[in-house]
Amino acid sequence: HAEDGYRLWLRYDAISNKSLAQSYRSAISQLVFPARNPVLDAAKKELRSGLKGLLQHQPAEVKTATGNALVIGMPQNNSLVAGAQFKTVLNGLGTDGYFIRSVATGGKNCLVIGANTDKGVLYGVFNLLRLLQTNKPIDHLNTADQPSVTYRILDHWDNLNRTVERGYAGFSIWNWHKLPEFIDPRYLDYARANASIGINGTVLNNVNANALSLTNQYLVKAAAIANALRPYGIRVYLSARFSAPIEIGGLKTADPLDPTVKKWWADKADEIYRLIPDFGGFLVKANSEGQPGPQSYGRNHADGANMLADAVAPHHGIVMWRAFVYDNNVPDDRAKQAYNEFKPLDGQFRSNVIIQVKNGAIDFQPREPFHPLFGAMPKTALMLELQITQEYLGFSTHLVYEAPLVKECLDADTYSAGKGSTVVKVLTGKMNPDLITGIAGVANIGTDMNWCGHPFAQANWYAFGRLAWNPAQTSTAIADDWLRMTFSNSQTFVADVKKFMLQSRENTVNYMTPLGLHHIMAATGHYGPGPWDNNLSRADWNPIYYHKADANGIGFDRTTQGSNAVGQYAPQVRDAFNNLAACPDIYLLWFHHLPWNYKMRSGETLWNELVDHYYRGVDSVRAMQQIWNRMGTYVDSERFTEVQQLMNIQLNEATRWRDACVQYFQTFSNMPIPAKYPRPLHP
Ligand code: GCW
Repeated sequence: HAEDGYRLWLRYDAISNKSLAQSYRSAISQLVFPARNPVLDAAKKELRSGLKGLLQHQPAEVKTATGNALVIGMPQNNSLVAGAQFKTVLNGLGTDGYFIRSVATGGKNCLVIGANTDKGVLYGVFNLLRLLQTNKPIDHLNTADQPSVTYRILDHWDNLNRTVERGYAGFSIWNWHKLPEFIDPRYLDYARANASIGINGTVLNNVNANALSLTNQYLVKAAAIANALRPYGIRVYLSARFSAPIEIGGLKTADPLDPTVKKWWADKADEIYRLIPDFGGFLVKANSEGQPGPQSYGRNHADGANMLADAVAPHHGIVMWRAFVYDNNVPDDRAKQAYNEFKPLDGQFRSNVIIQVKNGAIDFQPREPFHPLFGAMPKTALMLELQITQEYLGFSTHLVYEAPLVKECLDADTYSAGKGSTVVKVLTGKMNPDLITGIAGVANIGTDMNWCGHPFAQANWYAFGRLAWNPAQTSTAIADDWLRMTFSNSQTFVADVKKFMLQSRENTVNYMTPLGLHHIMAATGHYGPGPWDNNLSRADWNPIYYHKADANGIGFDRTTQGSNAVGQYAPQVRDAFNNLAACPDIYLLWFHHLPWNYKMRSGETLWNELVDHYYRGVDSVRAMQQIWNRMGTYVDSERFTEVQQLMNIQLNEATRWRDACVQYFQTFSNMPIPAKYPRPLHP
């Protein structure tokens, strides 16, 4: 049963509801699906294997339907789709969109999947398969669907030696040694999984980049991967090391304004596009955490990004330039640096540059307020960077469904152009339609049999893709689909497990970093608790820098009286975070340093409420465990047991987090743990 985890959400096991399966079979008794290119071929292959598995049946393939049929195509290859009745819907679908419609013609019922391009067809096919997998009715369909952003990308922090930075699911799936000749079948399954959720790009290598990835030797290998992924609508991108002209080009400088440097990159781009004609472009981490960048030559981010953008522009490539920048030189608050460096450059970037901004200003914490750059650069394309891999969320042993975290950021109101200027509007180009749009997620994929290390970590890959495609979808709806596709359509199973999935992120916030605490993970590794850690070379790598606990209280004062990081938000947001009366409890200690006996909204002291969150966090892991223990009949024994074992680890870790934090902070608060709680398990 080793493949139980491997198949992800694309399982295609026979539908257990017999009459439903029968109704699907009769609705799809014939298939009209002319496929004469690799993308359409891939779509058709997927459809065939899906139908064969789910319905235990292959529809007869015909040129023109004579019975109930599934009709799939584009106007240019299918006369039904070319018909007048679909003109309007097709016009609104763009390149990646599709429609699915039930139509009655000449005594038979057809289900039509239509799109303007082969990629649209591919996405439409995956949507139909999802409807079948989740046992939805298909007899009165009228769907038109298209992605809300153009670039939907996975960032792999994969090194050329196959280690994965912040990877918790084995080694890199890219087998550089055996490439380009050996194409691991896993690449195809990777492509299928991504296409099924609308992901259309992948950055193969770590943003802490090795310049060697841009040598011809590696480009040939990247081209082989690009060839394997192309039929699934996925483009390959590479992380570019800014100093590559020196390291692999023999130049003396990497100054972005130096003509020889510009020429080197332009030539490099030409070389890449000769090998990979649809190469997506570069992702760049510059002048951050010791990486080289334009500032090393007295230039700014725009100088650096624009130089690379000019190199790929003739080939229609883009540059994703990261805003995750910070260094030793920030005296008071690292959270402010990205805004300070980028905001003044608004409007100075080329149109094929997109600034990649993490959801929050610190670093992928269990909870952060939205990044102040969203809304602050109205003339610059900004893309959201999320971290699917659980660097600060318990790696691949903690069950944390991330969709609610993502939604919290997407739905946040930046007020940059008045009320309703949400992050999602910024990202989807609603605030400025001239800008390119995208969402990226740092992948949690590795060579583990089940890809992500934890069976439920697959849900985060899945939810990322679904939200990048359509950020308006709810965490609930996505969890529902994922559970049905990955495990079971049983009502009891779906309802119970969905409930704890939706709660799981809050659980982890509670037992790790409640009430706005952040970055108190052990300084090396970021797995367990380490609020006491204070021995890393840089102040801002040490947890004590962030919680600032002392006898007087706890929390980071980012108010106008403190570091004034609140000043980077629009006035309405600034005031809400700045004023204690308005600041939501969830961000309290992110923005305020408060005395231990501060009276919370609940009437409790801050200390008591903090302790309460830690205990609640652990209790809810136990509750989750109890529900899962009842699910054995719905899940194969391998995944059932695996999740049980991982939940045991999570419970132990949550308990360790609770006891470590409560006891450490108690050394400052000098207040008792309320008697209602049991004594710590690890005194
Ligand atoms: O989350 C932090 C990680 C680093 C990472 C960095 C970044 C790739 O701890 O491992 O480096 O952020 O996003 O650049």
